[in-house]
Amino acid sequence: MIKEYKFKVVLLGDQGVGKTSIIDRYVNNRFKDKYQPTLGVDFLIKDIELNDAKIKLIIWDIGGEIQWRNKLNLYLNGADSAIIVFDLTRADTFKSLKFWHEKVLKIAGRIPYIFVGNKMDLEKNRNVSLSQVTTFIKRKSYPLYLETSAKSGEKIQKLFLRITEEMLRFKEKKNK
Ligand code: G3D
Ligand code: MG
Repeated sequence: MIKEYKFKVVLLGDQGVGKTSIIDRYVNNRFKDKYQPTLGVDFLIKDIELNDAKIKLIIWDIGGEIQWRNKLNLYLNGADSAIIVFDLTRADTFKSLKFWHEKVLKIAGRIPYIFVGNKMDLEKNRNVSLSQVTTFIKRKSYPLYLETSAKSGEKIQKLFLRITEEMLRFKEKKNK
């Protein structure tokens, strides 16, 4: 029997890390060099099939404006997973992971999440080392980490596959 699921996935992270670009690459398979900053909240839908299940991913994108930080409750409410993104070329966005991760735990609870270092194509401008990332995520209960490029598309499919597998596993565990 085919099972059907509807999952809410939220992307978090500082402005400019590539949240909108990652979603655009995944859902529309394209990349723009110029993105309008996201205003407020937006979402896109992607239907996939995995392990005999039909899954509707509702992927939420958020604007970076500070005032939206006050609306994080609404954004994170009912989320089935979180993708927490930083920019490999900007160390300040890596430092913010702690802030975003705490918000997820506080508002959405113990849902699956993954940390993502985006813009891996800009290798020459890299400012966050793998060992810094490893040290940070080792202290977490859910140490999933991937490096992606929305520009080249590298690891974008893998990212959503990975988090979807985690959500399925999490759901099945809860239903037992
Ligand atoms: P946000 O939604 O997190 O705020 P955006 O970030 O998706 O709007 O991306 C911010 C800028 O980073 C955009 O450029 C976008 O083209 C660029 N970008 C996103 N992902 C990548 C990537 O993987 N590699 C590279 N090289 N650039 C990326 P602009 O020029 O509009 O600021
Ligand atoms: Mg955006």
